[in-house]
Amino acid sequence: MQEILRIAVQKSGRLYEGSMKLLKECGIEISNGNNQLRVTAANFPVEVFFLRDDDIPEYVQDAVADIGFVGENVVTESNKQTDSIEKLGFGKCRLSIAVPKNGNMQTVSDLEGKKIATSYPFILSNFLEERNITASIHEISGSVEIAPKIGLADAICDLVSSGSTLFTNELKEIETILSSEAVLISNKELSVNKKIILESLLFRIRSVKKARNNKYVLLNAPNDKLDTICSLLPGMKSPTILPLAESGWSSVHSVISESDFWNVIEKLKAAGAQGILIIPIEKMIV
Ligand code: PRT
Ligand code: ZN
Repeated sequence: MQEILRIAVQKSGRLYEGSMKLLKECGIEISNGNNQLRVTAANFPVEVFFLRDDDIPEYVQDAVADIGFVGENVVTESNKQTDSIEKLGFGKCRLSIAVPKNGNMQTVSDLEGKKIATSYPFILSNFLEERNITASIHEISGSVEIAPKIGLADAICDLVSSGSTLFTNELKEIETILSSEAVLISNKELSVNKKIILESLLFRIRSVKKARNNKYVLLNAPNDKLDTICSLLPGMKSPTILPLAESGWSSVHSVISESDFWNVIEKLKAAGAQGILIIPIEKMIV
């Protein structure tokens, strides 16, 4: 019987959609229609387990699952023995210390002797130790942001993404302890066959990530401007140039990264490019 790679994914919550979307874009068909806990893919040798995110590092460590998609915050806090293989580009957030906006604490050193509420006692205690700060940690599992208001703590250490929860609770961030996103973690002792399946999955994941970070650009350019325009477009090798039916004009095709996008488009226009089309890329194999 062919071996199968068991992937642990959050059952419901902030990482569920990103995880399922990534598997789908990797061409892996999973139907979780009946809210099952375990589903085998139709067209790739993987089985997906749906779990609470906090349990994923331990299950991967103990080889109940072979790999997992989970937040770096959970991986670090759980302190289990797994390998972090690949960042997945979703579930981005940061673990920060926040204090009452109108209070007199301004920096981390003001936490000395104070009480801090958090769901991340392990990460927080390491951080405080590194900074030589003695503070008491009050562990709570949810609604950490209300702790200062109800007198449970002087400060909090919690995840932040947009910052609106802190804003609503009249708190301000004074320090980021950890930046986090979803990562692929792996059991440390996968069999040879499971490693082969993982390599094939990673190849697909990396192609999807590259495609998400790049756009295909098509434009028309007068031939006497081609040199300038091509110098703005690195492409995967170099831009493709095809003659247009109208003499003296060419069509230029290339790939540009999402981060350079607006900057490059403005320069292309200024250099004489016309009819610029930007097209999403589905997969990118380099
Ligand atoms: O049931 P289960 O245990 O599986 O889920 P959960 O409730 O523990 O986790 P869930 O679904 O809330 O989050 C899963 C993972 O998503 C986290 O471990 C992070 O890796 C990631 N993530 C990304 C976030 C956030 N962004 C986030 N903003 N997790 C939580 N939050 C919370 C935060 O705790 C705070 O209450 O959102 C609030 C702040 O958000 P902003 O936008 O107001 O700043
Ligand atoms: Zn959780």
